[in-house]
Amino acid sequence: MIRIVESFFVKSAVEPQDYPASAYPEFAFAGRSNVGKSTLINLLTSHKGLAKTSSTPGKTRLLNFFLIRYKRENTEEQGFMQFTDLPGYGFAEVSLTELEKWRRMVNRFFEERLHLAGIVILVDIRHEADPKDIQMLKMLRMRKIPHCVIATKSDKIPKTRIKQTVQKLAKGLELGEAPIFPVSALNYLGTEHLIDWFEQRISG
Ligand SMILES: Nc1nc2c(ncn2[C@@H]2O[C@H](COP(=O)(O)OP(=O)(O)OP(=O)(O)O)[C@@H](O)[C@H]2O)c(=O)[nH]1
Ligand SMILES: [Mg+2]
Repeated sequence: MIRIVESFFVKSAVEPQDYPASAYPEFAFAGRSNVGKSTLINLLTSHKGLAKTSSTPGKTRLLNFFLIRYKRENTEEQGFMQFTDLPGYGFAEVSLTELEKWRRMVNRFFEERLHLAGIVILVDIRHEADPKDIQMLKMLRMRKIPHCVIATKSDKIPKTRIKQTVQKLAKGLELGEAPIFPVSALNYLGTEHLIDWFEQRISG
């Protein structure tokens, strides 16, 4: 088991020439606006305010790069990974020009970062599988980019319904082999599976 011990904001960027080097295994977080990407990064790093969050969709407009230091439990071994917070999609009030800017920014990220350790796609546990997420997941399969799905805001539905809702989402999203885990940032629940997944991807 690895444990995140320190995290730093590196920089924001739009153009590839401004990206920091991909020096360590890099995980990117993607999903609709307001689904909880930045909140999840803060939860994983136990660092409130590391990634800026807001109840208004469209808070993250740039690519935000973070450097993460972790330790392997019961050993002195440590290492680094990178997190990248991607701007959210599907924000209804965004203009066409903004949408085009977003598309270009995210496509270029995937074209530049051909060796991503993984992508975390976030979906809201209360919503049906969304065509935008399905499309994103298709792209990831096509590009053979390892990915998992986090069903966020699991505190918003009764505990007894979490398992079946996640199973239904997995079907709707046509996930196949890719794992899906429920998380609640409000209750600090569910991140251990994601950390395990990171560890497998780093080691494997
Ligand atoms: N109840 C609950 N609220 C959450 C959870 N995760 C995030 N939120 C709330 O959802 C809102 C959006 O969270 P953000 O982390 O800013 O969302 P984002 O995906 O980064 O949004 P953009 O940057 O706009 O793409 C905030 O008000 C969070 O407090 C959760 O697990 N439970
Ligand atoms: Mg954000």
